[in-house]
Amino acid sequence: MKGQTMVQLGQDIGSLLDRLGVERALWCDGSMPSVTPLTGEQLAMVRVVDAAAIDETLGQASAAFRAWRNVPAPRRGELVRLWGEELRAAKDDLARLVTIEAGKIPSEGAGEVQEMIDICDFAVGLSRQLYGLTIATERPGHRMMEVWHPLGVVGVISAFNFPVAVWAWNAALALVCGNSVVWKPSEKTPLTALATQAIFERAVARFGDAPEGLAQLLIGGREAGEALVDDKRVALVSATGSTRMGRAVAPRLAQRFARAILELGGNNGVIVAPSADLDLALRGVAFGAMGTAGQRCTTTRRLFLHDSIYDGFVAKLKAAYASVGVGNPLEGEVLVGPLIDRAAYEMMQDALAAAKAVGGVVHGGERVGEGESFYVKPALVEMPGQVGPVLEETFAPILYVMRYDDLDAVIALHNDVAAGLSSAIFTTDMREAERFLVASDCGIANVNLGTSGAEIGGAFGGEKETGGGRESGSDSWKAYMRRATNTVNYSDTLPLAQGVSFEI
Ligand code: UN1
Repeated sequence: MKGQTMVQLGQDIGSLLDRLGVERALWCDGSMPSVTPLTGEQLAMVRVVDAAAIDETLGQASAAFRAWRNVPAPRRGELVRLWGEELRAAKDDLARLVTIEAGKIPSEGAGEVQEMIDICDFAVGLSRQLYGLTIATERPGHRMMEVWHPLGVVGVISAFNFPVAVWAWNAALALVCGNSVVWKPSEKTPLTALATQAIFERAVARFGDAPEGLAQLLIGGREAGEALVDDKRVALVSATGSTRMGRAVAPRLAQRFARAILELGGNNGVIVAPSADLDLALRGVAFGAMGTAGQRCTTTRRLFLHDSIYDGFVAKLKAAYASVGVGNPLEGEVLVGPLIDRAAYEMMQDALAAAKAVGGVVHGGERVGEGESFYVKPALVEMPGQVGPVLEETFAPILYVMRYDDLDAVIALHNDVAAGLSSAIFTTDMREAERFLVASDCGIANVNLGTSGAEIGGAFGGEKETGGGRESGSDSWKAYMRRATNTVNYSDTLPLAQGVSFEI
């Protein structure tokens, strides 16, 4: 493949990877292709790990953990601070690579790298705030406390749609918490992973004395992910992907009592109430449903419109859908880039056919262009009810629209799907807003903003078949540490708890 792996995409991918610091040997003559969804062209052949390399990586990660856990947390934060600086310097190049390899429009590519920078800043602050507790004890002359200790090797399995940010959410927290990290990225996005690793290595070089193998990359297929899931040396696996993947991973982790953070499917709903600011709602729904070509776990997939605003709002939505630019984001101003591959396109068409079969009226959804890239017009589907494909996540820009007339009933319907990631209501009625926030069964519930585009400061994740994990902000860091309750007796007697008497 050597020599043929370079393509011109407005800019030579080779020089982009050179600037990002990725060694040519890693991507020129390996066995895993990197294909750009923008044109379907092959960009590179990336080297993959074999079983021996996976074993060595995990061995090194264990040793790195044993050294790193003894480094004071604020000093660990210094590494993450340097990493954030390196990311700032590389932001434009990495964002462009995200556009090329994952197909995101440039502002979303840049936004993804910004999420990495933001979580680094968050983690640096956190490195001085890994607080425990002092707890009142029932025994005289005793002190009880709760302290947090580093956990071990953290395995990260990430998906193609956030090829760099999801790793950063996990790695930034895991590192300040005193852990080492091993990352298995999506097979669809190995180049962004290599570039991200190279950026991290620059921070390590500037830091000076980090243990070797503190954060490592496993480029490979299913077996690399399975190694993270099954290897006793990995204390926690944070996995982002489909519910199907989660169903395979969760029991295997449970089998060996390892920890899991699961970020699985979403089937996110928005309710637009009669009092809503409709212009705001339109923009929120449009970004949520069409942004990232419908390939976010937080994408808006179900829209519940009150009877009184249904016709007018659907007309506006149709106009917005018709006006949105679809195409190669490197060739012009578009808001919707490609689907990741042919399989995604086929799943979208299957879902649209299934929707029609149960009475759905489909607007849009047609393919734009041909060849090995898969661009589609986002689809708006008016549904007679929450049936058929509406109940499932299809990772494509399909928005199912339904009517409602009663808030309690629509909230019940909203909750009546398997996933529980993100949700929103557009209303100016305070009572409605508060009722929705209490009743939504999702990990994220918003008022007057859409379902996608969460900030890193909040805990990110969802309930039910979304997997229950939380990453990123708030106290998600606790999942990356182990908790110990310590009781110290500084008296010269031994009173037993619960008043138990045991005289010998
Ligand atoms: C994902 O799609 O896996 O809230 C993550 C959002 C982004 C993260 C999405 N901050 O849409």
